[in-house]
Amino acid sequence: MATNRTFTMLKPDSLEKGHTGAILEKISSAGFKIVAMKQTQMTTADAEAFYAIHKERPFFGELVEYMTRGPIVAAILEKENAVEDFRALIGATNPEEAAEGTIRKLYAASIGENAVHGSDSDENAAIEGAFHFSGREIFSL
Ligand code: FUP
Repeated sequence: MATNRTFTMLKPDSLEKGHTGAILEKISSAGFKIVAMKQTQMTTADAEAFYAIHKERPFFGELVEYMTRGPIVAAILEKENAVEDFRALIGATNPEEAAEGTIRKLYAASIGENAVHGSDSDENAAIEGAFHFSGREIFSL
Protein backbone atom coordinates (compact mmCIF):
# COMPACT_ATOMS: atom_id res chain seq x y z
CA MET A 1 0.00 0.00 0.00
CA ALA A 2 3.06 2.27 0.09
CA THR A 3 2.20 3.75 -3.29
CA ASN A 4 -1.12 4.96 -1.91
CA ARG A 5 0.35 6.87 1.01
CA THR A 6 2.07 10.18 1.51
CA PHE A 7 3.43 12.02 4.52
CA THR A 8 2.69 15.58 5.55
CA MET A 9 3.59 18.06 8.25
CA LEU A 10 1.61 21.17 9.10
CA LYS A 11 4.59 23.38 9.86
CA PRO A 12 4.96 25.66 12.92
CA ASP A 13 3.56 28.77 11.16
CA SER A 14 0.31 26.91 10.42
CA LEU A 15 -0.17 26.09 14.10
CA GLU A 16 0.90 29.57 15.26
CA LYS A 17 -1.71 31.18 12.99
CA GLY A 18 -4.49 28.78 13.99
CA HIS A 19 -4.79 27.18 10.54
CA THR A 20 -4.64 23.54 11.68
CA GLY A 21 -8.39 22.88 11.41
CA ALA A 22 -8.81 24.62 8.06
CA ILE A 23 -5.87 22.78 6.51
CA LEU A 24 -7.02 19.39 7.81
CA GLU A 25 -10.49 20.12 6.41
CA LYS A 26 -9.00 20.80 2.96
CA ILE A 27 -7.01 17.58 3.17
CA SER A 28 -10.10 15.54 4.12
CA SER A 29 -12.30 17.23 1.52
CA ALA A 30 -9.75 16.35 -1.16
CA GLY A 31 -10.30 12.67 -0.37
CA PHE A 32 -7.27 11.87 1.79
CA LYS A 33 -7.78 9.52 4.74
CA ILE A 34 -5.69 10.31 7.80
CA VAL A 35 -4.20 6.95 8.81
CA ALA A 36 -1.77 8.42 11.38
CA MET A 37 -1.61 11.85 13.00
CA LYS A 38 0.00 13.61 15.95
CA GLN A 39 1.06 17.00 17.25
CA THR A 40 4.74 16.97 18.11
CA GLN A 41 7.82 19.20 18.13
CA MET A 42 10.99 18.39 16.24
CA THR A 43 14.34 18.73 18.00
CA THR A 44 17.26 20.33 16.18
CA ALA A 45 18.70 16.86 15.58
CA ASP A 46 15.33 15.68 14.19
CA ALA A 47 15.08 18.57 11.74
CA GLU A 48 18.72 18.24 10.66
CA ALA A 49 18.13 14.56 9.94
CA PHE A 50 14.75 15.05 8.26
CA TYR A 51 16.15 17.74 5.94
CA ALA A 52 19.66 16.24 5.57
CA ILE A 53 19.33 16.41 1.78
CA HIS A 54 19.37 20.23 2.09
CA LYS A 55 22.32 20.51 4.49
CA GLU A 56 24.61 22.25 2.01
CA ARG A 57 21.95 24.77 0.97
CA PRO A 58 22.22 28.37 2.21
CA PHE A 59 18.78 28.25 3.80
CA PHE A 60 19.48 25.11 5.89
CA GLY A 61 20.07 26.90 9.21
CA GLU A 62 16.89 28.96 8.89
CA LEU A 63 14.93 25.90 7.81
CA VAL A 64 16.01 23.97 10.92
CA GLU A 65 15.25 26.93 13.18
CA TYR A 66 11.81 27.40 11.66
CA MET A 67 10.89 23.73 11.81
CA THR A 68 11.90 23.44 15.47
CA ARG A 69 10.48 26.70 16.84
CA GLY A 70 7.09 25.25 17.75
CA PRO A 71 4.85 22.24 17.39
CA ILE A 72 3.92 20.66 14.08
CA VAL A 73 1.16 18.24 13.10
CA ALA A 74 2.60 15.17 11.37
CA ALA A 75 0.32 12.83 9.44
CA ILE A 76 0.29 9.90 7.05
CA LEU A 77 -2.37 10.21 4.37
CA GLU A 78 -3.91 7.56 2.16
CA LYS A 79 -5.48 8.05 -1.26
CA GLU A 80 -5.01 6.69 -4.74
CA ASN A 81 -2.03 8.50 -6.31
CA ALA A 82 -1.39 10.09 -2.90
CA VAL A 83 2.05 11.65 -3.45
CA GLU A 84 1.23 13.42 -6.69
CA ASP A 85 -2.31 14.43 -5.70
CA PHE A 86 -1.10 15.86 -2.40
CA ARG A 87 1.66 17.88 -4.09
CA ALA A 88 -1.05 19.32 -6.34
CA LEU A 89 -3.24 20.14 -3.32
CA ILE A 90 -0.47 21.99 -1.48
CA GLY A 91 0.90 23.87 -4.51
CA ALA A 92 4.40 25.08 -5.42
CA THR A 93 7.16 25.40 -2.78
CA ASN A 94 7.06 29.17 -3.25
CA PRO A 95 3.52 30.37 -2.41
CA GLU A 96 3.89 33.20 -4.93
CA GLU A 97 4.02 30.51 -7.61
CA ALA A 98 1.32 28.30 -6.06
CA ALA A 99 -1.96 27.86 -7.94
CA GLU A 100 -5.15 29.52 -6.68
CA GLY A 101 -6.94 27.45 -4.04
CA THR A 102 -3.88 25.43 -3.03
CA ILE A 103 -2.97 25.19 0.64
CA ARG A 104 0.25 27.15 0.19
CA LYS A 105 -1.50 29.86 -1.83
CA LEU A 106 -4.09 30.20 0.95
CA TYR A 107 -1.91 29.83 4.05
CA ALA A 108 1.83 30.14 3.31
CA ALA A 109 3.69 33.38 3.97
CA SER A 110 6.86 32.75 1.95
CA ILE A 111 9.09 30.07 0.44
CA GLY A 112 10.85 29.78 3.81
CA GLU A 113 7.62 29.51 5.82
CA ASN A 114 5.40 27.58 3.49
CA ALA A 115 2.80 26.10 5.86
CA VAL A 116 2.95 22.42 4.87
CA HIS A 117 5.24 19.62 3.78
CA GLY A 118 4.34 16.93 1.28
CA SER A 119 6.58 13.98 0.34
CA ASP A 120 8.02 14.13 -3.18
CA SER A 121 8.10 10.36 -3.91
CA ASP A 122 6.63 7.08 -2.68
CA GLU A 123 10.04 6.13 -1.33
CA ASN A 124 10.39 9.36 0.67
CA ALA A 125 6.79 9.09 1.88
CA ALA A 126 7.65 5.73 3.46
CA ILE A 127 10.92 7.02 4.95
CA GLU A 128 9.34 10.21 6.32
CA GLY A 129 6.30 8.40 7.72
CA ALA A 130 8.58 5.95 9.53
CA PHE A 131 10.62 8.88 10.86
CA HIS A 132 7.60 10.13 12.82
CA PHE A 133 5.40 7.08 13.44
CA SER A 134 5.77 3.55 14.77
CA GLY A 135 3.69 0.74 13.28
CA ARG A 136 1.30 0.89 16.27
CA GLU A 137 0.40 4.50 15.41
CA ILE A 138 -0.66 3.78 11.82
CA PHE A 139 -4.19 2.52 11.11
CA SER A 140 -5.83 1.20 7.98
CA LEU A 141 -9.23 2.91 7.96
P1 FUP B 1 8.97 21.02 -1.05
O1 FUP B 1 9.28 19.66 -1.59
O2 FUP B 1 7.97 21.77 -1.89
O3 FUP B 1 8.61 21.02 0.41
O4 FUP B 1 10.31 21.85 -1.17
P2 FUP B 1 11.84 21.44 -0.98
O5 FUP B 1 11.99 20.01 -0.56
O6 FUP B 1 12.57 21.91 -2.19
O7 FUP B 1 12.27 22.36 0.23
C1 FUP B 1 12.04 21.97 1.55
C2 FUP B 1 11.92 23.18 2.40
O8 FUP B 1 13.11 23.98 2.33
C3 FUP B 1 10.81 24.12 1.94
F1 FUP B 1 9.62 23.73 2.37
C4 FUP B 1 11.28 25.44 2.51
C5 FUP B 1 12.78 25.35 2.43
N1 FUP B 1 13.31 26.10 1.27
C6 FUP B 1 13.74 27.39 1.46
O9 FUP B 1 13.65 27.92 2.57
N2 FUP B 1 14.24 28.07 0.39
C7 FUP B 1 14.34 27.51 -0.85
O10 FUP B 1 14.81 28.17 -1.78
C8 FUP B 1 13.88 26.18 -1.03
C9 FUP B 1 13.38 25.51 0.04
